[in-house]
Amino acid sequence: MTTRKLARLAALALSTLALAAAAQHKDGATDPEVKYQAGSSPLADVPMYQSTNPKAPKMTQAEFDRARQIYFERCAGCHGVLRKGATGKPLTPDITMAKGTDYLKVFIAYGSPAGMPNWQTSGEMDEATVDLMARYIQHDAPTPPEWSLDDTKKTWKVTVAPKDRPTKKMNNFNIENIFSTTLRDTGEIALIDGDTKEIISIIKTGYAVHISRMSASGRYLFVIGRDAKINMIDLWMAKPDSVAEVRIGLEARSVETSKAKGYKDKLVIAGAYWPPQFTIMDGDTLEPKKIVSTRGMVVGTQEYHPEPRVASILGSHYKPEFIVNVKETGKTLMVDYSNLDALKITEIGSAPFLHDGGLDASKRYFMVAANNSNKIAAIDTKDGKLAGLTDVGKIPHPGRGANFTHPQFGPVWSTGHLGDDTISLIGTDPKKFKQYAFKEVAKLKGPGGGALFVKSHPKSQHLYSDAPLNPDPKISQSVVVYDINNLDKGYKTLPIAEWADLKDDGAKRVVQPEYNKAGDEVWFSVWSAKNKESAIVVVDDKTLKLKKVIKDPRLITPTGHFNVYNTQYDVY
Ligand code: DHE
Repeated sequence: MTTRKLARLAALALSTLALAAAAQHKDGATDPEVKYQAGSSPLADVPMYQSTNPKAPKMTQAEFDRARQIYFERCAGCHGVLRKGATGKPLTPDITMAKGTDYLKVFIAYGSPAGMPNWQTSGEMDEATVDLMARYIQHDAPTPPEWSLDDTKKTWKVTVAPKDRPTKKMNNFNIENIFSTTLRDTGEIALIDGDTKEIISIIKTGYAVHISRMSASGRYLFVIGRDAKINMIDLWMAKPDSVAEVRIGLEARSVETSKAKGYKDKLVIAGAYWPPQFTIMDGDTLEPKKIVSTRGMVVGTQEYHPEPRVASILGSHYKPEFIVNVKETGKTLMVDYSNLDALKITEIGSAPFLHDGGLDASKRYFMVAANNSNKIAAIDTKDGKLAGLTDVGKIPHPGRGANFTHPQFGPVWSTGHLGDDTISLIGTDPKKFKQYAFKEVAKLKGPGGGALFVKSHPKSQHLYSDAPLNPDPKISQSVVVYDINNLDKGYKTLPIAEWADLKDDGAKRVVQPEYNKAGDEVWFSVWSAKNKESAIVVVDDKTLKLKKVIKDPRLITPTGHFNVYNTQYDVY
């Protein structure tokens, strides 16, 4: 039998397996997670260094460029920029060339039991594209450029210098109750007055804008786009607007500010996906001061990882430290910013891949999801050590999580899951409830997987969970709410998208509960595609009834929203 025939037979056997796997996915939990991770990377348009590999299948330059574009739009989120593997398997030429084009085509077309999407049978790629991608991944991975202090400085602009900014608040807004809403696909944020529910302004930000964070004083709002562009917005201006901007790399997700006593509004930090590094900036102007690489060894195996992305970052309330979570290495870096010229970093290993998280109610413990290990790590921000590492459900995804006092277990922090229908409750009081501290003490049952964000508030008796990535529209278009004093009763479903009463038949995914400052209403985005109507729905937290639907043609693809006060003080 020729090698080609053998390859065909192997491919046939694999396709049968893969077909079964793809079908399994459809109902299983990996599908939402895979789709979520496989978000488009802005690196698609960045010029890169490319070495040629004469042994790889032939490609014209045009074919190579198109495949590269597709790779960064569809594949890099899971397989990594350098194709060394992340959630997905490594795809370096030593591995892919040994498999050959036919074998790879089957994988791409039909998917795999490990979570690879079935790109061709799902209709997302045609046969020619699958062939193109199978050839592309046998070539050396093109390397995006590094990003130095000089590159950062070239993008740095102070549009209103500190001396030209107001010396007092120049508007009548109740700043503490403003919401910054991400308008994902237009690269903007909407500042919305939480009292009147009117849009204050729409501000241009980075590409596929991602999160907003507040300065410790509550005056400055920082927004980061996926293209690593940060906008600093002054909420004291008559009409709040951007006063400084900078790009800290080529791709990023997180930004945060210094919150420790004596350092309020002094520094800003942002973490990049590419290059794998974080940058510390001046809190008044965003002038870049210090860049630190996160390349290094993975916890446990202690193997070198060339692109460990920076995930969530939090400014400690206890010490002049930033808590920087590094995804692929599974390490939390406690970055002491009191002397940038002699930076001290305490490295706390837990488990890969660290993603999102938030503080417990006492603000001492940072609870972070190691979503590839199905664990939550509790970082003691006071003593700078790992306080606990507990097993939870499949692919925990808390956002910042939700804190409340459980009638039996005392203070708990909670997370939902992308991969199953549970909400895990973890004890967080090692003094009064030592036996429960940093252990999963209970699991609540939700309607299905695909959950992204949970939320509660110290003044509320409710816990909310969304599930925007659940394949069932009935679930993705509503939220569930639990009475924290009667958790055994199960959840109540609120039909948020139905309440929005939108004119289009868009995806209407309901995403991210966020309280107002008073803690008596909860805001949700109803997120449809760019060309469809979206809205924000406000629910009365006491009665669980609809309070207001905010609709406006400018509210395009709203996703996350960040209440100034709750973000400033880490209330959730
Ligand atoms: Fe996010 C937080 C990364 C896709 C909405 N997201 C975060 C954080 C990280 C991250 C590392 C934590 C930041 C912090 O706390 O400092 N997000 C990623 C991805 O890598 C991923 C999976 C794929 C991608 O290509 O970007 C991704 N995220 C999304 C979305 O598709 C969401 C649902 C819609 C959107 O706007 O893009 C989304 N992510 C959010 C939100 C937060 C967030 C709203 C902040 C939650 C909070 O309560 O603080």
